[in-house]
Amino acid sequence: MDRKVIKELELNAAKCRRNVVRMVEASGCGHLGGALSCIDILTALYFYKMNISAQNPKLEDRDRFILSAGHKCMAQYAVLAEKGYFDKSVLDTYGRLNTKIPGHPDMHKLEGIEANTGALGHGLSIGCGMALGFKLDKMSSKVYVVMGDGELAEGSNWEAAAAAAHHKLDNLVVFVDNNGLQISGHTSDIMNFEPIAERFSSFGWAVKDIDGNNMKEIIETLDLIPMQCGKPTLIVSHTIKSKGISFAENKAAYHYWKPSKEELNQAIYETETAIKELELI
Ligand SMILES: Cc1ncc(C[n+]2csc(CCOP(=O)(O)OP(=O)(O)O)c2C)c(N)n1
Ligand SMILES: [Mg+2]
Repeated sequence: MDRKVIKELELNAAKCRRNVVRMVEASGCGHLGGALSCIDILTALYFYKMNISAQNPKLEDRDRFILSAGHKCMAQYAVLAEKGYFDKSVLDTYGRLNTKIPGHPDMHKLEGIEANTGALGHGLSIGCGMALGFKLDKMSSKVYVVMGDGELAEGSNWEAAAAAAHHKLDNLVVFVDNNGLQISGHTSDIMNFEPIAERFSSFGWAVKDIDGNNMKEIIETLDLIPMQCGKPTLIVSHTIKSKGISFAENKAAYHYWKPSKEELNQAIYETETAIKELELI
C-alpha cells in the first residue's frame, strides 16, 4: 500500500475531525463521541473506496452510504463538506432551524444523504433493500452501512442480517463502529452482543475484525471486498469513542458534548495540531 495514499487519507480524516469541532462550536453541542470514532471509516469510504461524485450526487450507478446510527451524522457532514458536497460555511448552521445539516441526517435536506436515520436499527434493513434492488437490476452499485455497537440491540438488525445472507448480498458491506460505549455506559453492561463477528458469521456473513481508527488497516480491508462471493460483509471496527480529543476519549460522558470554553479551545487546538503534524510529514 502506497504510504502517500494513507497519509493523504489521514490528513483528510484530521480535517474532518476539525470540521466536527467546528459544528459543535457553532451550535454549542452535538453527538461528539460516536462521530469521532467512525470518522476514519467514513473518510476511507468517501475518499478512497466509493463510486460517488460531489458534482453529480445522483449519479445513477453510484454506491450508497447509509449512516444507520444517525446520531453520528457530524462525521458524515464533515466528510461531505471536505469532499465538496456543500460549502464549509454550512457547517456553522449545524443543528439550527431550517439547516441542511440537522441533528440527524435528512435526505430531503442535503444532497449525499441516502436515507433518513436517527431511530436506531433501520439502516441495515434499508441497505439490504437497496442491495437486493441493485442485484435484481443487475447494477454494480455497492451499499455501505455504518452501525453502532449499542445499536445492535435493536432486533430489526437480526432480521436484516438473516435476509442479507439469504439473498446472498455480496454487494452489501457493513461496518460496526465497535467503540464499546453507547449513550449511557459500556455496551457490554447494557446489552452485550459480543462476539459480534461470530454472531454475524453464524448468520452466513463474511466477517473481519479491524482497528477502525487505523487508516492502513481500513484501506487494506476495503481492498479485500467482497471478502466472499455470495456473502454480505461485516467489518467489526474496534474504535475509540471521541478519538482525537484526548480528554474525551473512551468516556461515555462525551457521547453528547456541550463544551465549556476551555474544553472547546483545547479540542480546537488538538484537532488543528493533528492537521499541522500530518502536513509536515
Ligand atoms: C430506536 C432508538 N432507541 C434509542 C435511541 C437513543 N440513542 C441515541 S444514540 C444511542 C446509543 C447508541 O449507541 P451506539 O450504537 O454504540 O453508538 P455510539 O454512541 O457509540 O455512537 C441511543 C440509545 C435512538 N436514537 N433510537
Ligand atoms: Mg458505541
